[in-house]
Amino acid sequence: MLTYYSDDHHLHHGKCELIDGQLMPCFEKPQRADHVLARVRDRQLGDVHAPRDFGLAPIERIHSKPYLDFFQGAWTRWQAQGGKGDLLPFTWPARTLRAMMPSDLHGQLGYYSFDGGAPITAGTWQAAYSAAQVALSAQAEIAAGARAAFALCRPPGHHAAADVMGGYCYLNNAAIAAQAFIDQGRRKVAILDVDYHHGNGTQDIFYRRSDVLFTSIHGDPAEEFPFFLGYADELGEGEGEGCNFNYPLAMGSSWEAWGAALEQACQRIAEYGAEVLVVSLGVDTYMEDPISQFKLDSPDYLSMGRRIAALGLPTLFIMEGGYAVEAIGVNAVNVLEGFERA
Ligand code: SP5
Ligand code: ZN
Repeated sequence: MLTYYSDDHHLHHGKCELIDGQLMPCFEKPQRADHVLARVRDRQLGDVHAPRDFGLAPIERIHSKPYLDFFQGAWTRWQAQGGKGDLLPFTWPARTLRAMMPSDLHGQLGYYSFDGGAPITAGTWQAAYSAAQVALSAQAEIAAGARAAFALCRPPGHHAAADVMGGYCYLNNAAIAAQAFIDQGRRKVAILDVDYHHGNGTQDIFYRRSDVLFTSIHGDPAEEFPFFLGYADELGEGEGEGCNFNYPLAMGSSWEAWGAALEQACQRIAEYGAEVLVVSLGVDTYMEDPISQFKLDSPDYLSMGRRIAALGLPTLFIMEGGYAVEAIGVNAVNVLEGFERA
């Protein structure tokens, strides 16, 4: 299968994230995508193409204009006021406060974010914009008839909602691609989110819609980030009722439990009658991942790819998380090879 990739991801390299009470060096770093690209080449998965530029219009189908304007302009504003270091939020409009739009840059940053894990640096907008174009280019490949394509996106996207960033995510690459399928006339798109963390942004974007099914297998949010979404009783609302399925799993889960959840998610996708599948491909389920608590091993990713292939759907793979830097390439490409060999 073809891989789409842009070097622009190097423009985004945050210094620190706020995690477990400490400012730690960002786990979400450029070497992640470099390792995946190297593995794609080593294994001769297929050609690697630079993305086309589809402009802002398909991104604006998912993200609000004020959010995009804020994100695009934030770094320049920060520099104009003599800001030092990355932009990181430190105050959020939690329950007892008002969701006002302050005029201050950090006030607005709090308004448009949900955690202190997504720093904005000089090149973050360009990197995120290009990642969305990577997703759209791979989407176009499927739309033109390919069985599968791989969007090697960085930064990832599944935690980003219509006007909220967080969890290393700014623009929701998977949602932007799913919406492009709908806008081109597909009626039923399924998303399978296999990242270790719940894809809260993607779920929220499609929660009230029946044209995009969202399924996600992830660490139980009662015990794991993002904590405030991703529970099994979230089934969709209004038109979207019955089009959202979460499979939260206990800390320490290995392939036995994970594969059983995948089986259930795949059955939902088949029942739904999806025409096309978008996979939010995070490999932070790996046993050596530094911030995650599942126990998948490298060969399990081959099994994952095979089971996904058995759905028999045109499939767009979009890179999300995975922080065991050396192993990300092997594990992500194992999913793609398992899929292709099935
Ligand atoms: C795209 C993606 O995978 N985003 C993940 C963001 C996770 N951020 C918070 C993780 C908190 C982990 N706490 C356990 C750390 C063990 N030292
Ligand atoms: Zn993750």
